[in-house]
Amino acid sequence: MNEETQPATVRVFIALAPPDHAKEELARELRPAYATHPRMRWNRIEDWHITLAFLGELPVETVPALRPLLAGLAAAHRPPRLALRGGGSFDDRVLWSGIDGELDTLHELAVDVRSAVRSHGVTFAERPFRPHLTLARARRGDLTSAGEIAAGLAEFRGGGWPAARLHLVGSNVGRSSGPIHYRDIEAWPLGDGRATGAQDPDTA
Ligand code: 2AM
Repeated sequence: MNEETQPATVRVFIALAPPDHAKEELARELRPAYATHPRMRWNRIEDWHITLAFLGELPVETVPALRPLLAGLAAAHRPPRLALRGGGSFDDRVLWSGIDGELDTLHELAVDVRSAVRSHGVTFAERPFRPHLTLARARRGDLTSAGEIAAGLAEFRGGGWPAARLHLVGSNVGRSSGPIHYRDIEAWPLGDGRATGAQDPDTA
């Protein structure tokens, strides 16, 4: 990033991510839809995630204080066992895959993450937690594609996996005219207390 345009804020969210084998299974299932719906704005497979809390734009200096908080939270929560299952759409525009498995554990994790961040003094607008993995967004005026593709996913049942890590993710939305990209700021293993992940020079 150009030094002169470096922002004083960073757009962040907290998420889980399926392992590669689970993503590959779903990507194979989607292959026909990629071909028949090239005008959908497809998310990159490497960016697929399950958002637990969307914090929005935060001052860059807020991020370091979130690290120990999230590391502790991750260590204190057992990894929920999850699977990708079926599909749906929000408002005929947002195409998603559903999440199956230990949903009570997942909800508890989302609630705890949100309340820990809030009690740390970070305010953010909360949407009700509806576990899903966003796959694509339809372009304006396209009211049929998302529903059609979701219907094609109805029978999809992915294999189960433990959600290994809690991810603090940064997004480049609004920073450039190109596609949206996400990058891990840091990720912490769920349940075993060992922290991993790259230090990001923008936010460290
Ligand atoms: P999603 O969970 O449906 O994919 C980064 O923008 C991530 O945070 C996206 O995954 C996005 O939607 C999720 N998100 C949740 N609430 C949001 C909001 N108010 N604005 C933008 N993204 C939000």
